[in-house]
Amino acid sequence: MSDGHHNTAPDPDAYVTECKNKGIPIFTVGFAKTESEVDEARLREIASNTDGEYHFVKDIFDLQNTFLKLQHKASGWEAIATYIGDVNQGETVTAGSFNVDPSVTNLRVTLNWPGSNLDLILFDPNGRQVDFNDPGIIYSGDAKPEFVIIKDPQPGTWTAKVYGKTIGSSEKYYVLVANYEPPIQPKKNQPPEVTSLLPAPPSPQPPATVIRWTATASDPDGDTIYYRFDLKGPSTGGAWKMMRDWSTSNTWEWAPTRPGDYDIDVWISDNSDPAYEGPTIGSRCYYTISETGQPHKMVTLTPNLPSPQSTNTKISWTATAEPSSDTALYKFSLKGPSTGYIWRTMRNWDTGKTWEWTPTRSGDYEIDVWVRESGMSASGEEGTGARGYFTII
Ligand SMILES: [Ca+2]
Ligand SMILES: [Ca+2]
Repeated sequence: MSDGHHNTAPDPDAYVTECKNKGIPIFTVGFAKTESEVDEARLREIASNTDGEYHFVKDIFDLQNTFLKLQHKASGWEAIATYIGDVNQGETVTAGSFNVDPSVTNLRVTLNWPGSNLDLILFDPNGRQVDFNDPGIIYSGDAKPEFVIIKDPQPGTWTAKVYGKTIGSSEKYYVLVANYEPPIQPKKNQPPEVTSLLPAPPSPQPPATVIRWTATASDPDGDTIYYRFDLKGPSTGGAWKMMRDWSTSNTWEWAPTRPGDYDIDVWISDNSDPAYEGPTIGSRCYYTISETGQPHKMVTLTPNLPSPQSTNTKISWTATAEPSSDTALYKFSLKGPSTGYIWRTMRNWDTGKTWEWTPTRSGDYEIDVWVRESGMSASGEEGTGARGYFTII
């Protein structure tokens, strides 16, 4: 409330800018005997700059009523009718009738006056006088401003009346009718979240293994999720490189050729716009491509026939290595009557995991298999082995 003339520090413009930036509306009231005494241009500008309102008032009653209206507006009430008139002592006058929509959840009727005491009287669409003591009705009491709030009011035409209760002769009244509907909050977008980023098979693996990365993510709003995969490691010169552009597919197949340690990032977004610069959420995983392949932890060696067997029977020895590998090499050795009881290589390093043996001499034999990854040195009995025993009769 002001005459609008800026004649003392501080300068209001900085505060207006701050309010505007913070979304705080400023309601300005010019208070004087006539409009010409007020710098209305400035007060209007302040109001319009901050999405507020300007009002001019010229007396105390007018000022009170304007403040009532602004207080309603600032707390979310929307004025649907105002009535101004005069009432005499002991007289009941109709201020006005107004329509209440079915959508209205809260109705508020306020009566204000300058002097001693008036009473508000309200009639519902059935023509019944509202008892302000009814449960579910909020009533201010007798003093001014006198108001009543009715929850879920009956739709239809209501009537507000004013009774001159304790006044000298004639008294001014002001009736403000307002309704309130909770504002519908615009739905705020919730960002998606990465649940996991997992490779199959697990690290480490030798080069040329196809590694399938699967990201799982969820979006609280149920939005479509977009995924992007980035890689950093020996094959990218140690710099981050996008390997799979944004797509709704949550998997990426990677066939690394260079050994070393890699970082893999998945990025997710719930926005399909490629220019979207909003928050994207990532998850990181590490993976090692081994130099020579993964050593085999366990090897088993199994014949296709049980011991003993007679001479000249074809016996197949099969090695299985754990973890299994397509790049493993196998070597089979034998010791027994046919080798003079010294170890002799029967099948040199080769990818075949089965060796076929047709013994010609009876006796007890030992059979060894060795497994190593290709690329590993072939000197010595490197790798992992298993031994089998067999009797020929
Ligand atoms: Ca009263
Ligand atoms: Ca979302």
